[in-house]
Amino acid sequence: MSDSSSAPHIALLPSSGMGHLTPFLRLAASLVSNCNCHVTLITIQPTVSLSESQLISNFCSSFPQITPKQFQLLPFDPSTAHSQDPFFLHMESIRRSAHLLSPVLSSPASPPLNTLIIDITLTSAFLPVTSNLNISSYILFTSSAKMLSLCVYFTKILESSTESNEYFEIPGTSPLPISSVPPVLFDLSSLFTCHFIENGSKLVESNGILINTLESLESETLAALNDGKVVDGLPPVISIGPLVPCEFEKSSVSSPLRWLDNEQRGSVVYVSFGSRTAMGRAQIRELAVGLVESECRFLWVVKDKKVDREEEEGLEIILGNELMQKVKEKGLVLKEWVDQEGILSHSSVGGFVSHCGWNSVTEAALYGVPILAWPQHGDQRINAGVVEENELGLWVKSWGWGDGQVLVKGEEIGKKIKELMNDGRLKLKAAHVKDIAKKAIEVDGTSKNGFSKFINSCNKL
Ligand code: UDP
Ligand code: G50
Repeated sequence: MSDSSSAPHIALLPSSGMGHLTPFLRLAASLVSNCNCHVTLITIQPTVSLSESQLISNFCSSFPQITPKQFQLLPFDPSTAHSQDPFFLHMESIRRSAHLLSPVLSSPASPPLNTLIIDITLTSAFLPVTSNLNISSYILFTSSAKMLSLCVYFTKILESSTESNEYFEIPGTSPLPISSVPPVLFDLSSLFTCHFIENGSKLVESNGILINTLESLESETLAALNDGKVVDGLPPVISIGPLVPCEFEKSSVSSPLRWLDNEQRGSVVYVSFGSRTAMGRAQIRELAVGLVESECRFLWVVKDKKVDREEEEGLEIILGNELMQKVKEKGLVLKEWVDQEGILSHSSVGGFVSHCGWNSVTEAALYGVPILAWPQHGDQRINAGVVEENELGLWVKSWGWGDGQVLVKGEEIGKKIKELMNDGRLKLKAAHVKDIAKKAIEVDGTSKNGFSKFINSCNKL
């Protein structure tokens, strides 16, 4: 794409959690392998989870041409951040160490550092670093364009008195049900919300926003953002998605692919709620009942602990002996980190019960797997809206957030899974999205063109 004499030197600064680290590493891999760029990866020490440190280590061994630079965080007193969420606390600790990045970035480099790509959650803390060092700054937005619209428009919503009680109206997107807005955003005193507002309003000071979305899933939203209809003066929003899963993600992870090899084409439903969502035990029990009642084969990744996986207590204790036996007869249950790309791209998998973390949505799109959306927290209901609008899946809105307020009964879960797995129209739609996603990453596709646009603009700065 670019010969190495004109290729820019780009540094990347990911945030906490696999949902942020993974797209950053996929982006780094693409910049090196497809665009010939010089890449520096800022590796934050320590990480929250073992999965993150293992992924960084695998990545660095796979890409010796990438320069890793350690960024050691300051000691941090969690009681000053008013949160229990380990990923949020870590993000806060990165933000509070922002001034320490200048010395890390200013050591001489050949070619000299040109651009820093900053995770959206760190935007307002790190933009001053790039402006002091006189390098350009791009933001990587790791969620949907619909979520980006909310992020940049949020202050206007707060200022407006004309909003209805049921919807936020944001130019370029369908009315956003208030029930889909991340609940934390209604608490204006929370640190997350303060940063959300600050990050959103500082985006205009960056040189551009890279977004891991598939252009055609969100074309109107992206057009409105780029036409200045959402806010004035927003820099280019460049869709580079779907970022493609890589080989380095596969090493040292459990692979149930051999089990899938023995199942019938399109017959297995894959159930996973991502890397940081722990489901309550009562809901886990109902889900087990639902999976058994669905009469489908299933591959279920159970997680009842936020960070990494719980080892001490077996699923048997949660489900009881009888239900556990039924589960074992019908499917495969895993508690460890799995090769999600390998699973979604396997021909035996015909449906995905997903929390709609944005990476999972883009991966389901890339492999054409219909989703039963069961958003749990944060931006996931907004992402589920994108899934529903594009007919990439079903979403039962009455299942609520994963906050334990609604206990979805097994019988209902079973019925919906059956519906997902037997919906021929949905299969065709998902296959169509897959075709579009594959085109996006080919020559002259929207993702490839997004990368070219970004590299060209780096070279002009
Ligand atoms: N993932 C995986 N194996 C697992 C759990 C998650 O490979 O056992 C990957 C998944 O493919 C995705 C990322 O981790 O790329 C999770 O990001 P997502 O945005 O879907 O959800 P989050 O974990 O941030 O809630
Ligand atoms: C968690 C959450 C709310 C929320 C998100 C969460 C997002 C949205 C992207 O992960 O990921 C985003 C995060 C932070 C920010 C701007 C945008 O400052 O509880 O929205």
